[in-house]
Amino acid sequence: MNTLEYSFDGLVGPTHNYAALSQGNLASMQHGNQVSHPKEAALQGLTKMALLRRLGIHLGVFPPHERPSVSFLRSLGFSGTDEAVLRRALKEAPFLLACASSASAMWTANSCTMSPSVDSADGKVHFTPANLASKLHRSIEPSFTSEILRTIFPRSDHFVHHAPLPASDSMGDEGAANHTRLCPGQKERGLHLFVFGKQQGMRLAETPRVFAARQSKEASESIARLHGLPSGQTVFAKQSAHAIDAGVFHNDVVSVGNENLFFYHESCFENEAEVVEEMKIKWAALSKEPLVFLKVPEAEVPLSDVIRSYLFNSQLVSLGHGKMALIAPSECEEIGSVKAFLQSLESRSGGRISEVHTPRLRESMQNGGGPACLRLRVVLSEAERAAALPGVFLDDALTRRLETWVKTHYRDELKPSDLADPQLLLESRTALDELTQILGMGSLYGFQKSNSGHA
Ligand code: SUG
Repeated sequence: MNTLEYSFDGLVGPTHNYAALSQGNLASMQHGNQVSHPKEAALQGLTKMALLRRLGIHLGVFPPHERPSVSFLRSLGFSGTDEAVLRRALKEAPFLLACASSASAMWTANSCTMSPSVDSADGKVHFTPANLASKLHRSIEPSFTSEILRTIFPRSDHFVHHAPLPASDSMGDEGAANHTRLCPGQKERGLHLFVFGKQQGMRLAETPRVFAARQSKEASESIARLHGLPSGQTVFAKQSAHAIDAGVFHNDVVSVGNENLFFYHESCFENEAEVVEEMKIKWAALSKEPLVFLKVPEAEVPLSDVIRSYLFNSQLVSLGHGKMALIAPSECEEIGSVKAFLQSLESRSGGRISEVHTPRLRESMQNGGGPACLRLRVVLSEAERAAALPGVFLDDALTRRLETWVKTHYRDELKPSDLADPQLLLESRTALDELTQILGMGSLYGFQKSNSGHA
């Protein structure tokens, strides 16, 4: 039985915009109110997907969520026709309109945490949608994410879908962005590294001062429990408060792992030596091969350059024969220390990382989302793949159809005041309606299910 990793990329939604909604995410804070380019953003995403396919990586796609979410605005007291709801929200509460309109579900690394069947106690694939409780615009995502996951992975003999954790600060969960699975091979048992930034009773010295941590230890532990992951295969590590304050709002901004290689920045953990030791000990029970730690010191690439370039928000993918490729954002070419580091990467990795690709993802990057944010890693056996919805897996024909779909429906530009344009709502619904047909997903969106027109 062939077990493969699939990269589920988020399609950028038609309302992609810059609203400075994410405190602690420097790119989001810096680009607020700038004009966005939804068509370019979605095409950049598709180009990245095509690159990965050329490298032999298997891909699937997640559809965007419906935005603006008129139902979210209605739940906050705006009433009348959809047009009246949007107009009043723009006038009285532009922040709420921006939250209702964010295309943030494109960053599918935050959609959920997934555990492969080889690791879970009941031998099934487990999913827990992230509650994204720390940011209002993202807290709207979990219920629809849950619907997407249940639609794509429908059969209960293979897939277990948990409810999102309680939406409380103490249970803040940001999904796979704070989780790395290392493994000797995809069909073998893996080591799950969960990284959290806060926990009950945390000492003051370990608490970030400038920005709030998003992921809690209690949340990470709950997911491991729900998914039936053995304690011998889990490590819970504390993210460094210093890094959070510098703008590392998710751990995938400072680390990425694949197979037996963990690539990370010096500033990743609060207690690095202890974390590395625990990982090594637990790994030794899973594999005779060593777990390789490729650490980048501050002296070579300062944390500020890491955050500006998103060096670690790269996809590290297997090419076969023990080789890997790093898919890093094109910003890495523009920053001297990072560029120099990447030039030495092949030798520094003992020949393992033999290729570096730097696709342009500027539209997503300006909101703090690099290549790794845009994908969820899902490990599936052949039988599990056969039990999944076929229409979402990417091939040449689907890639072409999605390109045409984007070019037909997406706007070239969007500014904050456009979010209340009733025409934008109509365009988005028309696009999403067609997308469900392209992907064979049936009636997925609220506006497709209700006759009232109130999504
Ligand atoms: O949650 N940005 C997202 C970026 C998510 C990146 N994901 C990972 N690192 N895996 C966030 O901060 C910005 C939206 C705005 O400001 O308009 C935003 O939501």
